[in-house]
Formats: sequence, C-alpha cells, structure tokens
Amino acid sequence: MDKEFTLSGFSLGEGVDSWNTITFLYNSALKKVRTKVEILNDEFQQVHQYNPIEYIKSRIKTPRSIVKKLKRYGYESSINNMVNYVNDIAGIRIVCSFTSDIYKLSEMLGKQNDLTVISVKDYIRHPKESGYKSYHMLVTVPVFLSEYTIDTKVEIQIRTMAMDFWASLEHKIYYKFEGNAPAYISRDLRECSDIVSMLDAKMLQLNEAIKEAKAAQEDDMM
Ligand code: 0O2
Repeated sequence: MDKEFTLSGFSLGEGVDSWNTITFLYNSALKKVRTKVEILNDEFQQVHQYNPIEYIKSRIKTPRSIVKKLKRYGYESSINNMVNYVNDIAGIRIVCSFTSDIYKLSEMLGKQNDLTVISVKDYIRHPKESGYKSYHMLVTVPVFLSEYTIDTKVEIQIRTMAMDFWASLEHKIYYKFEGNAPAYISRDLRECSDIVSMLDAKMLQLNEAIKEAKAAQEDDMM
C-alpha cells in the first residue's frame, strides 16, 4: 500500500499524482499571497501616492533542489518529508526600495486575518555569517478547494534591491564553488554586504531629505 500522509487533513500517497497535487496546492497558495501583496501595494499607492514594492518574484522549488535540501537535513526523499520539512517549496520574494518599507510591509502582512505567521527570521537586524540580509516570514494561507480547505506554507522573503543584488551574486558564487569559495572571496562578499547596508541607509536618508525639501518648497509657494 502507498505510504500516506496528511496536509492539514488532506490525505495523499507517494507518486507522480501526489506531486502534481502538491504543485497545484503550492501554486494556488503563491497566487493568493501574491495577490494580497499586490493589493497592499495598490492601497499604499492610493493612500500615500507611493509604491513600496519595486518588484515581486515567485517560484516553486525544483524537485532537485527539494531533494538536495532533504539530504542536507538528513531525511530521505519522500512527499511526506518534503511537505513536513521543506518550508520554502512555495517562495515569494518582495523587493522594496527602502529598509523601512520592508518592516511596513511585514507588519501589514502580519495583520491579514487569513495569513498565519509561523515564524519570522530577521536577517537584516541579524545578518547571516555569509553577510546575507533579508527578512523572512513563514506563513500558511488557506487554499479553498471544492471539498477541502488546506493550509499551505509559503516562505516570504522581503529585501531591498541592494540586498537582492548581493544575494543573487552570492548565490551564484556559492553554487560555483559548491560552498567552498576561497576565503578571500567570502571576505570580500562580507565587505560588500556592509557596503549594501551603507547604501541602503544613505538612500533612505536621501529619500527623507528629498521629501522634506519638496515639502519646504511647496510651503514657500503658498
Ligand atoms: P535556494 O536555492 O535559494 O532555494 P528552514 O526553512 O528553517 O528549514 P533554511 O532553508 O536554511 O531553513 O531557512 P532560511 O535561513 O530562511 O533560508 C531559506 C532561503 O533563504 C534559502 O533557500 C535562500 O534562498 C535564502 N538564503 C538563506 N541564507 C542565504 C545566504 O547565505 N545566501 C543567499 N544568497 N541566500 C540565502 P535555499 O533552499 O537554501 O536556497
């Protein structure tokens, strides 16, 4: 008999059909979260005439990458282990202009009634050893099907454009060297991560200065 597991009360076996069902579920969850984020962005534009989000990317983790992660965690490759132990099968990345937008957005997402925040990792206040900076929220979102409602996990990563640039480059290097980059490259990457923080802080300051100068100009014209 097929090994069975449940996904919040929804029972599946191992095999291609289950994989297809899982992909469908995670894709549906991604669509829901993406729409929520887009609505928040539109509302922000409506109220403050300003868009906090530069761009959004979403993806379903490839089977290869899932198997690699399970192996890294010491679990055998099964649909059961995948659903239980790999938290970022559905991932959405929100890229903002300023660090302050990241916290505003995460707060707004945390207040959504049908999103349950499972965990938060603030790699901006507490960067990783590598220099990686990003704000991660693991949430579940209910996917309403004809006969079931299934709470499905989505990992939300929120970061600035500068952080995203750094992470993309570091990711490529990491894979090129399979985790064994020469020490000077890792050191230079950490240095670049500090520069990213300086750039983000400076751009935020500049943005505030622009807003103040504009307001002062408008006051003078009245
Ligand atoms: P990929 O190829 O991008 O998908 P947990 O979720 O708690 O079981 P995990 O997965 O270590 O443990 O969680 P964490 O720390 O939230 O990391 C999840 C994802 O964040 C990673 O997925 C990366 O996308 C990104 N990330 C974390 N650390 C780094 C880093 O040092 N550099 C870069 N560039 N990205 C990082 P994957 O599956 O590891 O990789």
